[in-house]
Amino acid sequence: MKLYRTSNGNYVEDGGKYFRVAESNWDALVSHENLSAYLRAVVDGGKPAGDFASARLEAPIGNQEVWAAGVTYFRSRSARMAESKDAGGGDFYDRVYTAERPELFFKATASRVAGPGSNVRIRVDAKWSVPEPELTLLIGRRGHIIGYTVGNDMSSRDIEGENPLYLPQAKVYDRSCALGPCILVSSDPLPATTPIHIEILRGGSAAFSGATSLAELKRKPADLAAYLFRENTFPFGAFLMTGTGIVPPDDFTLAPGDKVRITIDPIGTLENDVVQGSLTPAV
Ligand code: DO4
Ligand code: MG
Repeated sequence: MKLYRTSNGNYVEDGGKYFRVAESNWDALVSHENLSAYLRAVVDGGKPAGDFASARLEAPIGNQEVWAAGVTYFRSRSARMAESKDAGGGDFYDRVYTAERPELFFKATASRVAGPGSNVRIRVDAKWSVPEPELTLLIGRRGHIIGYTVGNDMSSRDIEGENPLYLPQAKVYDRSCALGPCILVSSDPLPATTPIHIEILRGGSAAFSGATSLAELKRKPADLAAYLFRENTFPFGAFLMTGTGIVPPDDFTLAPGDKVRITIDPIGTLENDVVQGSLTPAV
């Protein structure tokens, strides 16, 4: 089942049919003791809604914080080591890749998150910007994974590479994160074969495309979730981006007008346009 947050309220999709969810408060909905069972009852007891197609999709987030894991794929480790070589930071990335404790960092609050079809931003003071396509976990308030969505961890690689201590500025700014198009509600681990695909369109043609799969993810999503919930409470649950396994070549940087399309089957496709400077209303 897939859960959508829209301008018309919340919907659950099952077998190609969409059902209105009576609970309109997103935080209350995702804090439900058994979200999957609750939504199953909505599907089994309801009749399909005809108005889903007219609804505008919104980022599937309420008062959840968004956190992110880094250097969880070998490709990310190598890219990070190369970009920070001159700053002497390369060794840290190698060490965190093999360490028991993962790199986890704060990424966004809802006001900084772009929903499906809206704009993500690149910083005016960055020269090297990239999207990071990441499987993103929705973790319930008790620390268990309750669903999955597609995430884009927009990043300023020149700022990140200049000094590892600049990471928060490279990662956290208005619309530096996109989530959507829905939550795949499931507590089962996704298969290792799950593909992650990104396409960046410039002027209608592909400027970059890349692919990876969860087989390349070095850490178990449940272990990342457990680290995040150590010594931290999240009354409404939290999102955790699981890191990128796709890095465009070093001469690639995003430009305003680019379109970023990230697909993770079986969740769906998250598509956002890239802007710089102007900030139109979020989610
Ligand atoms: O350590 C920097 C962050 C890396 C990251 O965001 C990723 O690997 O996805
Ligand atoms: Mg990332």
